[in-house]
Amino acid sequence: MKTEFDSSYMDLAPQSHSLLSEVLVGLSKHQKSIPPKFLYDKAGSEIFEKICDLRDYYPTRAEKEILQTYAGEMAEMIGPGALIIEPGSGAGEKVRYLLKALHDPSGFVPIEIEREILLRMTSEIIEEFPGLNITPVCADFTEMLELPVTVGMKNGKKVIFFPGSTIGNLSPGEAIDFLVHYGNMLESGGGFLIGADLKKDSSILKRAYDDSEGVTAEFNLNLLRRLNREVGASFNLNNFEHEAFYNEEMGRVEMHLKSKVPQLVRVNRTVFRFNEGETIHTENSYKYSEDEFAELCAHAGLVLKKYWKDSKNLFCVYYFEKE
Ligand code: AVJ
Repeated sequence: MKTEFDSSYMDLAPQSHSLLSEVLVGLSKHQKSIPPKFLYDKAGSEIFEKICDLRDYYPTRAEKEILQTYAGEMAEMIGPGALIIEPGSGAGEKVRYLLKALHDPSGFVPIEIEREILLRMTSEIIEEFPGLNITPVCADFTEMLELPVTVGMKNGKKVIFFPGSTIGNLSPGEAIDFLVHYGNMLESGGGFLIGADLKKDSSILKRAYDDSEGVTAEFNLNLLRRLNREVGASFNLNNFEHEAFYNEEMGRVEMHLKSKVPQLVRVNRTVFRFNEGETIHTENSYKYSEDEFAELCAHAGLVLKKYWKDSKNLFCVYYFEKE
């Protein structure tokens, strides 16, 4: 197997002290919370892959249908010689549809915090797209990192590919900050290809985030298992349960871990008290109508060029250009 690539940017991932300090801050809040990015350790990322295949979880299937059907149109809009940057690339399944359709792409820059997952996808992409210039960056994309200088120097249009409704993890304000920061990596006319989930009936949302097979519950609870292992916490997984619901007013699905009993939990050297029914807020998944999403991105100086939906109108992929 050919596994040659520029490995200079494989060491930007934060160490576990960042996990501990962010968790201590989150658990000290009135509404306890933990940033969603910590759900995606190796085990969590694997469980998330399982979620994507669930009958009850529609977004992945809907987005793949869109990419499969319209990758040609997307490639047409993007044009030849593009450099694709993907923050939070994961297993990199979706970018393949795009890479296959693009005319003579100049390179691919996956940004992923989990090193093993990044390495695996990098060698798979190298196999599948021989000659494609790939620069894997092992980093927390939410930390607003700078692009590797070698990437910055490449000419050709840069396009940021942000599928999967990952942007839905961010509050609207954070999403604008994210778009502005990544938008600064682009020249005028550079692009953003973003997948975002649409607003819909709350019963469909409830099923997608509280699936009948309990895989999402497992995904959520894995966070506590991770904290026990990585920062010396004493969570008893039997004393917490998964909770997910659509918050209509905020336009988002919320995931929580709910304490079933009054209890004390140690995290490293700090002890936290939980009342019965008290929750740790672990993730948001914002839902946007097409107009709401275009307006959000307009705040970051992005102009909507085109969008594509699946046959059931569940999900939307948007193409924007920087002003
Ligand atoms: C990866 C943030 C897009 O919000 O749908 C799925 C995460 N959490 N089921 C989503 C998730 C529970 C997912 N995103």
